[in-house]
Amino acid sequence: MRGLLNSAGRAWSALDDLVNDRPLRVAVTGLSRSGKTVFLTSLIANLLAMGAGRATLPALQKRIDEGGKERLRNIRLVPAGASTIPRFDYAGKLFKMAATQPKWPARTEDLAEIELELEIQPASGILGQIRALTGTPRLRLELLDYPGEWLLDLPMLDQSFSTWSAETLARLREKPRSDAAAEFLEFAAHIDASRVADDALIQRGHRLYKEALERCRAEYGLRYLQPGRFLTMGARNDAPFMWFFPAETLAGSPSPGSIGALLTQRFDTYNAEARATFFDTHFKKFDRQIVLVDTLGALAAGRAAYEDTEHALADIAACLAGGNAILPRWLGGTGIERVAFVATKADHVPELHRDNLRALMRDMVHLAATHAPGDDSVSFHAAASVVSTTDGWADQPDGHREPVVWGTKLGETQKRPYRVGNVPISRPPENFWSGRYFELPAFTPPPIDPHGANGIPHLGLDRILTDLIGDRV
Ligand SMILES: Nc1nc2c(ncn2[C@@H]2O[C@H](COP(=O)(O)OP(=O)(O)O)[C@@H](O)[C@H]2O)c(=O)[nH]1
Ligand SMILES: [Mg+2]
Repeated sequence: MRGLLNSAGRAWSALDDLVNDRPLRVAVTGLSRSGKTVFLTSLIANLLAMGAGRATLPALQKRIDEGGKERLRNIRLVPAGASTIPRFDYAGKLFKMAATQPKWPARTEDLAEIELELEIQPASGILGQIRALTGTPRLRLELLDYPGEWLLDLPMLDQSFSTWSAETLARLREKPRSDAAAEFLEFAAHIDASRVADDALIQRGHRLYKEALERCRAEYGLRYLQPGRFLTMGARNDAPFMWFFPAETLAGSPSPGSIGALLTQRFDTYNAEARATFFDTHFKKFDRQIVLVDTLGALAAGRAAYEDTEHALADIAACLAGGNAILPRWLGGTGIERVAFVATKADHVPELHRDNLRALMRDMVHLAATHAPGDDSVSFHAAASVVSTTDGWADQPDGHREPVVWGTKLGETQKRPYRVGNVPISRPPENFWSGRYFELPAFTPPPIDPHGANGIPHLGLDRILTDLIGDRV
């Protein structure tokens, strides 16, 4: 019964979108370096190549063909209109990866958008006939890229400055955060928030707090860091409302003109800004969501980093797919119908380990309690946006052979075998952590055609698309 109602509801919303010619909004998120920019670039290149007749996304092609052969007519980029959202620079990023000395695209930390149009002949069946009647055999895909760090602000937006400060300071005093934040904690211990506000002092506190967050991330691989925009500034870097930090305040409202009053005001403005510029305006309108997870990176960074990333991801997943109970009431829920969770950079491990990688990522997001297997609103994948290695074998010192991947490290010229280690299928036991933490090697991308005519070699992007938007093609 539920299935019946669901598909009726789905048909209705699909019909509504057709009549109103509304694009399907597919958002891509993930913590920084999880692979969002590379993922979107490869996805677009492979969709455009499929539109030109290349077999770049076989699973999606198969899904389209189920409604009749040769239905896919064309896929094109929709020219930028007068959107207020920065455009995702697809051509620029492709060009960088396709250069004779290939580079990965530069770091980006803001919302970006790009739109594709898929021209698909109507299938037989009721929806297809409606499509034929309305004369719109088109599916517009609006693709958006935004930092996952922003979602970590959601719990904070409901808190008062003093509650948030108390929680944040308590967390900062735990190891290993306390090492990264030593200078800030020393500063915070001497701050009397009831004193008259001194802007130079507050700016110093802000700078020390931001440095502490950056060190937590860069040196310890920690990820549960608030506020998210302190690490992903976007364009609003220099506005004074950003200049705050967590501080012990006395109970009750701080006296006007005090340090406590100014910090509270800035904190409240930050929250209002986050709502107005992202949650109320964009986040609420997403139809489908892709969440990228650098599971291997978290594993390599050691136990504290892994567990902190897990904490951050479980929170993000709960906001996106855990039902509305977890979301602040002012948001009024999300419109997200399907979510795909993706362990990225799966080309860092040989094929034999990729199922484990998917299972580990699934374990990390803690959705087992709310989502039964078979629920098609949530899917889990291990994928590589740009396959930069080949599978192979390498002899071990003890004589036996191990599956490895062969790749060229960025900046080197020689291919070498790499073995990241075993990938567990759930949170590793205590004795897994050897204490030897390392960074995953950055490999040189493979030769790519700068016009993207043949797409980009990937692993699993087609299955992600099929699970996420297969009901709409
Ligand atoms: N080998 C490999 N490396 C990848 C892949 N995707 C991303 N990377 C690496 O991860 C880095 C971060 O990716 P990026 O898309 O910039 O992450 P973002 O911060 O989430 O946008 C890149 O510079 C690459 O070195 C992939 O599919 N394979
Ligand atoms: Mg990026």
